[in-house]
Amino acid sequence: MNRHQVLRQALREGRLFTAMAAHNPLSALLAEQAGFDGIWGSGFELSASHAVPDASILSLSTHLDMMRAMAARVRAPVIADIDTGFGNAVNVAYVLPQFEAAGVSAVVMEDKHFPKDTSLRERARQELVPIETFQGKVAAAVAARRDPDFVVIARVEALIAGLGQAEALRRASAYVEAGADAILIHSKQKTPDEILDFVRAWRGEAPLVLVPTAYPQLREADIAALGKVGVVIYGNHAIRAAVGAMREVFARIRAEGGIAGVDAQLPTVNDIIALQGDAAMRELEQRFLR
Ligand code: SPV
Ligand code: MG
Repeated sequence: MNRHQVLRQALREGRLFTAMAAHNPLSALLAEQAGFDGIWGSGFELSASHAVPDASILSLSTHLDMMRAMAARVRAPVIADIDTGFGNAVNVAYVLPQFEAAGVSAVVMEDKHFPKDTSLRERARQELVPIETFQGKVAAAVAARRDPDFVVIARVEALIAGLGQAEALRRASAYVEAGADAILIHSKQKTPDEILDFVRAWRGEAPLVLVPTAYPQLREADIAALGKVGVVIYGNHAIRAAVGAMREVFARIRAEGGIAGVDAQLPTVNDIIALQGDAAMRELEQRFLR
């Protein structure tokens, strides 16, 4: 089975697929080594790693290059966050094969206006495109894929925009009708109630994808027990872990006036050399360097 089929089969069988956010090949590799089923090529993390807002600031080529680099370094399926699809349905038709060629196994495209604003911020601009417009974009993505196992996930932002469950359900069904393989339904409520209401009301036309960042009390066992969720995405835990760890170490080095105190708590230099793929390079050396 290739990695597109791994994700496709998980969705078909209804086994919960876990995807951890990453913003570069190293974080993707660490997520894979930790045992996550797949990698979430997070736009939020990618933006944060460039220290710019998650608001359609970075270019298509920046997204694409990073997804390609991540997919090249891990075996697990990479689910690329393509935000609003970089334009209208015509843009999507051109963009999708490029992500497929970059080696990712799925894309998530959201029904917001381009340029978008980030979902979890209070008082952000959350403007949605009309249902028919986004149906066209989903249909364009599905028509543009070359491998039928490549997964197209449509993301409903109606709850994020405060439009309520009826509108969220209407949009989700319309996107499945347009060909979406799965529906990512996002909520920024601090409790799982809004999402659980949606899941209960969903008739199950396609598997759901959840991102429980705002309601972390909902655990994998609870999500699996719902019976309608195919993928759980941990949306920003790589960048938050990295920021927390760097802040702590940097502050301690400043406070202590040197690096002796932090040395023992850090991964060793040899650990990093191994993560760089040193073993594979030494093998090449042995075989080919004359
Ligand atoms: C991302 O990680 O880029 C996402 C999830 O789209 S969220 O930031 O919660 O919108
Ligand atoms: Mg995103």
